[in-house]
Amino acid sequence: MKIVVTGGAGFIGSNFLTRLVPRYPEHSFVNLDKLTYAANLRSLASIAEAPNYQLARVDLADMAAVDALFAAQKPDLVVHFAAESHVDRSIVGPKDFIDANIVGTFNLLEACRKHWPRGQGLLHHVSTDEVYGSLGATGYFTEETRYDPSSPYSASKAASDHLVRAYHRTYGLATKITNCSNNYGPRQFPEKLIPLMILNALEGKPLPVYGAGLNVRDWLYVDDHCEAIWTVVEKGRVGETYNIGGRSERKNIDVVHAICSILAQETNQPVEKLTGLIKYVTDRPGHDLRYAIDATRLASECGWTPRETFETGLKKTVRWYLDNPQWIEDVRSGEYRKWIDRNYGERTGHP
Ligand code: NAD
Ligand code: TDX
Repeated sequence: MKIVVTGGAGFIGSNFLTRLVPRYPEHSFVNLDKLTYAANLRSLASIAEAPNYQLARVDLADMAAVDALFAAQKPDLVVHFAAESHVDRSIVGPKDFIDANIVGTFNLLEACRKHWPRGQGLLHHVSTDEVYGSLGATGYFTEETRYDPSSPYSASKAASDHLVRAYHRTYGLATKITNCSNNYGPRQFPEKLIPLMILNALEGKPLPVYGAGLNVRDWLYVDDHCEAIWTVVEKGRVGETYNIGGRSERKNIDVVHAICSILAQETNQPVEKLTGLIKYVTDRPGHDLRYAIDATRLASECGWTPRETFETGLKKTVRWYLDNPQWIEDVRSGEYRKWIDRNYGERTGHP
């Protein structure tokens, strides 16, 4: 089988490829990636020379380039990770999110429609629980929860989900969608909460907590997400949507304390030295209060449940960042420094 993985040089895509390429030598994998700031080829070092893997630098917003790749590669399956993925960046500059997430997904769907006659091919669309908006103190997102996105990022992902469903209903394209909660683990770009806190704490820099730190996220270790996606590819129903979650709800401030406590142990320093770096800063506009996922459909239809607990996953994650200073060096480009200055420089202390 020929499998095109879009966004395979990013956080989740690279974890997906480095697991699946060695496991399935009988399949060939093409990584379609624009290689934006969020991509890191060092994340793919273990498979770069594998005979069943190749990289194609393509921007999904370029319809002719996507079409040419389909004509040349003739994929049987597309797993679509590629997206602009950071909520704060979408607030500062939404246009990139419209181009990559909406236009990019549209171009991909058009290529599938053109190159896959009815009955051929499968598009697996990787999406997020953020399309459902925010929960109050109780309750869970199910696959029937009404879409109610808050940020330009989640609105662009919601639009892409709607397009994928429309292509299934209108043109009979074989599609599956998964909506997953917050991922963490190795190879995550340090603009996201967990790696940002790990790296800042290691350097003795402030740990910027938005608002009062009481927003709740459901955390899932990235390997569990990758296995869930593959399970849905293999066992999920065509045209269906599956929620994926970790049943690991945590307040942000508790996540930051947990990181400080693991780092203190691993680096032999008093935990107070690290927790003393916590700084409450201006909240994110439109900040969703709480996400929590009901993944019953995935468990009952496909038999998937997460393997990692938040505690074991977080320890592994901290260890990975301690063991991979070269990877960190690679992502700390001038562009990254500019982002950190812009996003956190403009935030004042939380009232
Ligand atoms: P990421 O930002 O780490 O990586 C995104 C990848 O997509 C990068 O390699 C980038 O170069 C590529 N890309 C961006 N625009 C592109 C374009 N126009 N054409 C081709 N490639 C392009 O993202 P991630 O955290 O790995 O997320 C992957 C997917 O999973 C996204 O669709 C995201 O919405 C979804 N998701 C992420 C999370 C999470 O917690 N990170 C949770 C649920 C769902
Ligand atoms: O410096 C920070 N301080 C802080 O308090 C950052 C970067 C974040 N936060 C808070 C905001 C959120 O409540 O931590 C929480 C997690 O923030 P992010 O890591 O930016 O993730 P989130 O906004 O929840 O979105 C993530 O999960 C769903 C991914 O970035 C999305 O791609 C995915 O769809």
